Amino acid sequence: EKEISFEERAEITNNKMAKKLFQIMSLKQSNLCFSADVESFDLLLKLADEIGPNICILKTHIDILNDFNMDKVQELVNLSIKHNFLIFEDRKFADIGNTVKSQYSGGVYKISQWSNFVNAHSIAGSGCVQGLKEAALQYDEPKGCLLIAQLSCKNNLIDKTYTEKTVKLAEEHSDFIFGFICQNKLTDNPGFIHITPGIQFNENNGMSDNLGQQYTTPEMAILQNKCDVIVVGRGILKSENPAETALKYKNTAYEAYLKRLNL
Ligand code: UP6
Repeated sequence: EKEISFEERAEITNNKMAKKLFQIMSLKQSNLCFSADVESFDLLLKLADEIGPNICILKTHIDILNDFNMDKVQELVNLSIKHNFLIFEDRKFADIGNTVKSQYSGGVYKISQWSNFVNAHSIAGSGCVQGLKEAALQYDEPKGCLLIAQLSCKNNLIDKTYTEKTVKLAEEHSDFIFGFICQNKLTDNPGFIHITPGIQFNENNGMSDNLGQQYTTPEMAILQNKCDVIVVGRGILKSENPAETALKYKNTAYEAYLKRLNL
């Protein structure tokens, strides 16, 4: 089947969040998402400024920061505008609609105010998606959500049927759901983006960590498993020069994508 470029997919999709992301990917020639898993917000901001030019997405776990405050969030938003990347809060919502709606918009973090998109487990079904969507509708700018269709970690409980049902759920809510956290391509629908964590260059220690994370290489994820975006955390963070390493991941992932397009 014919491969379609990110640029063409930006044109095809009706989902505003997907459109924006595909446009950034094509403009910046980047299908790299940096997973900024650090405990210091100041360090996160420093990394966001250094790595920002080379990424399409910066992924946060806002609840692991030990110096969180809304002023620093505003600084991150400013950096996302300066460097033209999207902020993805990896919250992995998984409760009933009414609860996730509050978790998304309220509490300490007020995730809906500053994140461009979030993700959710599909386990709770359409009510969960509906709850998040209702909170997102308060905003003029596009918001979106990815469904977790697969996990990278060893011995996780997701099976083939769960993944298929997740794709179906996404199709039923494609005004809000614009893609998947997954390990391989799940649908030919060009509007859905496939975002893949568990990525490192293979020179890293034994392709796993001690807590069940499993790694594949950028080339494997993009060429063989036909994913669109790679998510890299420790592969960048634990390297000697994170900014330089990020550029290497960016170039490798984008070249793999071009190869898939036969360019
Ligand atoms: N993540 C995974 N696997 C999944 C879903 N999410 O690793 O299936 C997230 C983790 C972490 C990042 O929560 O933030 O992606 C991967 O980090 P790493 O590159 O340092 O392993």
